[in-house]
Amino acid sequence: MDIYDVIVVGAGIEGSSTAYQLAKQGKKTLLLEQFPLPHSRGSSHGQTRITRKAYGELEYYTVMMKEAFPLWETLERESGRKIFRETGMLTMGAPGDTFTMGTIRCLQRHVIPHQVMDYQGAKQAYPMIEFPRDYTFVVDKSGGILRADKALISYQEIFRRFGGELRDGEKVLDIIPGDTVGVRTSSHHYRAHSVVLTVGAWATKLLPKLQLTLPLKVLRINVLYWRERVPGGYGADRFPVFLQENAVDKYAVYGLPSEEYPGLVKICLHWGPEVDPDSRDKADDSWVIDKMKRYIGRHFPDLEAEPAIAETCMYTWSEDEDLILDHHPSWRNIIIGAGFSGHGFKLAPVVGKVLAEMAMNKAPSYDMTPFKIQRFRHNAKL
Ligand code: PYC
Repeated sequence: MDIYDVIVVGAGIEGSSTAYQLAKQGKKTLLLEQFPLPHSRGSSHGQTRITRKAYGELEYYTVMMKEAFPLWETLERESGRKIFRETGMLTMGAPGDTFTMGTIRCLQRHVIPHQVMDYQGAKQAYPMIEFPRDYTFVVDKSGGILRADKALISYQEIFRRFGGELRDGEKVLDIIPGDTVGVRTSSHHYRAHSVVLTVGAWATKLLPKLQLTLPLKVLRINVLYWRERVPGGYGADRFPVFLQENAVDKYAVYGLPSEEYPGLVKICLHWGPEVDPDSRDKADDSWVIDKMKRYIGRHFPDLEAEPAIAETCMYTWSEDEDLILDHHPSWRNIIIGAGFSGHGFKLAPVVGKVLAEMAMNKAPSYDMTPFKIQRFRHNAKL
């Protein structure tokens, strides 16, 4: 049997970016995906995601985003596809709101172009929004839209161009640790010097088989599209991406300009009911829709307060919302990328770079302290 240098399990954006990095560096790499591609059963489908440079007080992500932007540009050049569109990324909050204030401090500290606005300034820039008069608003001018479907296909395409092997519709059943790692799938048995597990929501099912139970929750997210009352008001030329923390109770709300469906604007609650990834449609999420109808009625009067389209995806939420990027505590040649907590897409080029470094047993380019499994030692089975 041929031995791969690395097998990457899970061809979502994080796994595809990792596999691309490995193949680009000449590693014999197999990328496995349980569903036939493309599919909408995980967390990497859809046409758009938010990106931004400032990450509030979370300095380690701001530092990673500095590299993520040029790496997305590299992918644009290699694929010939336009992946990023700058729109600015708007944040707003009540007086003293920690995320808004942290974002302003971060933008200042890193000298990232931005504009802080009061109610009048925000109304002038974005007449379609309505928030309380004492709110503070800030635009991170370099934020914008990532074209998610184009990013994913580009990573997979260029991975193959560099000699990588991609097999879809092949579910991994078991990982067998050892000096070389065995991977048993629904149809084959493979071996590799190391394995990277980027299995999204299925981390909650696969990792316990490797004696690792982490504090992860799988959430079903309603991806909601709202109809413009007057068509054309929310295009990417005039409406930014936005993220409001503590927008509905303790939950955040995010939104993007009208892109995927003409006249429809994507605005979603950054939370949802906990589900099993294999039966996610069973959840009752009518409360999400009710909360979002009230939110839209209050803050976006130019949109109809009834969702025109509701799609779904999943988040794998780690207890502290930080990513998990680490070696397995018992088997160093099993590397885990998990718990992307609904904010990992924009970071994928850097995540791929560091997971590939770990799989090649090189020192990662970043301080990995915030992403280590050991931080859960008091509330996980390690
Ligand atoms: O940029 O972190 C983010 C984000 C949250 C929800 C959607 N995007």
